Amino acid sequence: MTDTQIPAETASAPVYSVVQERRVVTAIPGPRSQELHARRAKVVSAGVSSALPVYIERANGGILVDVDGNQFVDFGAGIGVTTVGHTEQRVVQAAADQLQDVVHTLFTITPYEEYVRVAELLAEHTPGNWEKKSVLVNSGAEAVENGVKIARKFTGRRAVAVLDHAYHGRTNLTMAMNYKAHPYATGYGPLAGDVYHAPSSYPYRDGLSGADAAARTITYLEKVVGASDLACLVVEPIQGEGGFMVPAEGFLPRLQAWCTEHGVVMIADEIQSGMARTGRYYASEHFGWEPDLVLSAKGIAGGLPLAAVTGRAEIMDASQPGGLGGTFGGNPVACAAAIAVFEAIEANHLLAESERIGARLKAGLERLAQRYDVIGEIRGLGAMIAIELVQPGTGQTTRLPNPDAVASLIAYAAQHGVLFLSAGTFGNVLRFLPSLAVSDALIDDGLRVLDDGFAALG
Ligand code: PLZ
Repeated sequence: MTDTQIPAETASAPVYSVVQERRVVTAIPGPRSQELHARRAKVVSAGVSSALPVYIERANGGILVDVDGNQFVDFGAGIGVTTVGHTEQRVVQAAADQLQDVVHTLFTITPYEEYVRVAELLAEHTPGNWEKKSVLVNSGAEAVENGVKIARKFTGRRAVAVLDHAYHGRTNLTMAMNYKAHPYATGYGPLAGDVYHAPSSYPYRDGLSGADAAARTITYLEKVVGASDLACLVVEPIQGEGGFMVPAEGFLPRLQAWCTEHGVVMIADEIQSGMARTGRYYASEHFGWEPDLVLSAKGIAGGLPLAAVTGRAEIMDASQPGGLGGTFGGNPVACAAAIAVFEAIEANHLLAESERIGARLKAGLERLAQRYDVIGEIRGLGAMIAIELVQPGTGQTTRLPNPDAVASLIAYAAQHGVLFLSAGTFGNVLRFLPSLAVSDALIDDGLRVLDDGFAALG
């Protein structure tokens, strides 16, 4: 190769408008963020909180730039939304072009091609080799709501089952489907009825094999609900807000087999785990699980609001014409962005990038775990990694959660220009959900800050 030839990888490498580095130039939050925060306090509901009240002016790749000029390495990606990278060129261009052409018609009045193309891409990339159809909506919770509606219509049954430690949203039905009442449901009742919470698989804490955990779940469903009344079982293949629990091997396929045998629709809530997050298009693939319905949201449109229910054609078609829809569902701009996201996943080799990020994070975290005994477990797949922190010396059986350590680490990192998110039923999980544009250098930099944060815990 001569000097003038550019290797293929370099030629397609993304160009960043923001230098991909951490930069702290003021106290955190800085003066302009503090001003904005004071304005916000007067007009934004106190019910809407912010984990880190720095106000963001620009974002690109794996970096957030605040109004004071501080640059944060972003290990949250808006809770797994900007998976392809902040302001990914292809996505921004597709959305901008679409804005010039048509912004809204309402698909249920006069349809357009972009909606159809997104449904084609979802049919192609969701697990399962059968005829699939989709409905597009606006948010993850709305996808969950529609998945349940569709399953109830298809089965003619009433009950909905979820697993312990689940998170499914903030609407009336989905509040009832969450494991944690607080802060999501406290004082907002009455909640929707006919929702049952069955035991999950949480290997670090229950020590059960997939077969044993599934047997326990099935016993619960058979005894407490009864298969003949059960419309659907909704499961996150890797639980997100609950703390990135990777179920024991065989757990998910066993539940699917039981659902199939009893005519129960099994729904994968892939809202946090899907769209290339774990190194596959959908995390279900890691477990050999082919769900009846798959829910997509978050990462699907690079930051624009879009969500989907995709699944077996016969289930999706059980709804009467006019039964599904919504004013903004499948908005043309969001759909154009989603098409670009699917293209970016291929063009930027993001399934492989997700594996790269996961391997580097895990290796770095394993080194930290050798030195800091608060790290109880490192788990996750691809770029969906977490550490569960425990009280040191509380032993294998108790493993007392250590939410204070998580809060301290997050606060320390924020002061040093790194954004980490917490998770976990007990608030003791630190999760890593970076955009797949994050470089090895940024990962290492984030891990260095985390190391210093652990040292500062004392
Ligand atoms: N299902 C698995 O992770 C959203 C919530 C952020 P919406 N999780 C982040 C917040 O503070 O509200 C989520 C999820 C899983 C459903 C949802 C709900 O998706 O797009 O937030 O409605």
